[in-house]
Amino acid sequence: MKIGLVGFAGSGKTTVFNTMTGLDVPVGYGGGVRLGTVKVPDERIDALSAIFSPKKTTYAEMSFCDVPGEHGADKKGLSPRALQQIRDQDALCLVLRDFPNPALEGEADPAADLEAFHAECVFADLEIVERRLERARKERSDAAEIAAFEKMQTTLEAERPLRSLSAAELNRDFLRGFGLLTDRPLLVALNRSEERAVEPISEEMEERFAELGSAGLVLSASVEAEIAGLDPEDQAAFLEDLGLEASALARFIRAAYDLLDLISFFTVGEDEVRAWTIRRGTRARGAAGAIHSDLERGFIRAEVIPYATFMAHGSEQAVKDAGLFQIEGKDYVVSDGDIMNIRFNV
Ligand SMILES: Nc1nc2c(ncn2[C@@H]2O[C@H](COP(=O)(O)OP(=O)(O)OP(=O)(O)O)[C@@H](O)[C@H]2O)c(=O)[nH]1
Ligand SMILES: [Mg+2]
Repeated sequence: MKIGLVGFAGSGKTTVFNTMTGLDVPVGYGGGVRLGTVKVPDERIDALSAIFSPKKTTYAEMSFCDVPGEHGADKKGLSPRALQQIRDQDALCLVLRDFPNPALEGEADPAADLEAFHAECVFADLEIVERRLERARKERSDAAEIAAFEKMQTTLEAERPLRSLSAAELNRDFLRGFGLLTDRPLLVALNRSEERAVEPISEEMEERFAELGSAGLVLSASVEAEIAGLDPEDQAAFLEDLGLEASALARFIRAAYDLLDLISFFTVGEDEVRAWTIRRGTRARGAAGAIHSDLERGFIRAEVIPYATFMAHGSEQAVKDAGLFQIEGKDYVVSDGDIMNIRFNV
């Protein structure tokens, strides 16, 4: 999964990038687009790996793309380059400045910045939707496609994001390839000064996040970036000092999995113990496709052991002996923590 860190100049995107990746990229003015990948920590993978002692243990991954803000003049917008960069991300993390930054004029105003960002994305999307609609009408395209773009147009004109439309309201098959920004899942990171690291998000702000179909989390990026660079044993003590129960990365991952409705299933064996990420509600055959398209095409059946069942019995044989080994067909809805073995034939 690719997450784009976006926001206005000096909001702390690069600092958040360091916090998430544990890297030490120079912060401050501008810089280039940067990519970093992190493992999604999962105690279940640790436990399975301890049991199977596989040659390889593979965690799910999340990658972050740091998109520099647009500096200069009185412009507070996103550059065309930044817009282009964020179109190809799976989800966006908007970093809002909620700390005093001496390099910037004006007090922090995260609520206003949120509106400004949203307005820019709506505007950028509307331009694309109107252009497409005009062409579709001229070319007398499929009526369903025209209807979908009309729906998008009225939604955007009402300043609502496309992500607020349900699958029943909008057939997203027509949107593919347009990179519409307000359709991207959006996580909002309120970047606070250290003293306010645990202050909850205001009710008004939470309401606005809900209207926008987004989720919020609080960070104190500069201090948390320093913590992220420490040994794991030291991290816990520093987090506790700040009053935080988990690292910024752990909190971010939890928020992202919730927002995107993601779950993990596992494959195990002597060669590899591995986590795979899918959307909740994915069926066995689709989950097989996350591993390899051959497994999806040639899918025969899935052998499933829920993680808790496996841990309670300790081995596949013990699970079988207890009569708890599940043989499932292609339409089985995969649960979080399922250990799966896909039988296939190509
Ligand atoms: N006090 C405080 N300062 C921060 C925080 N996050 C970032 N800063 C500082 O704010 C300045 C800008 O941070 P960056 O991470 O470079 O901001 P950016 O959004 O990447 O900036 P551009 O890429 O230039 O748009 C740096 O001096 C950071 O040290 C924070 O949580 N608290
Ligand atoms: Mg930066």
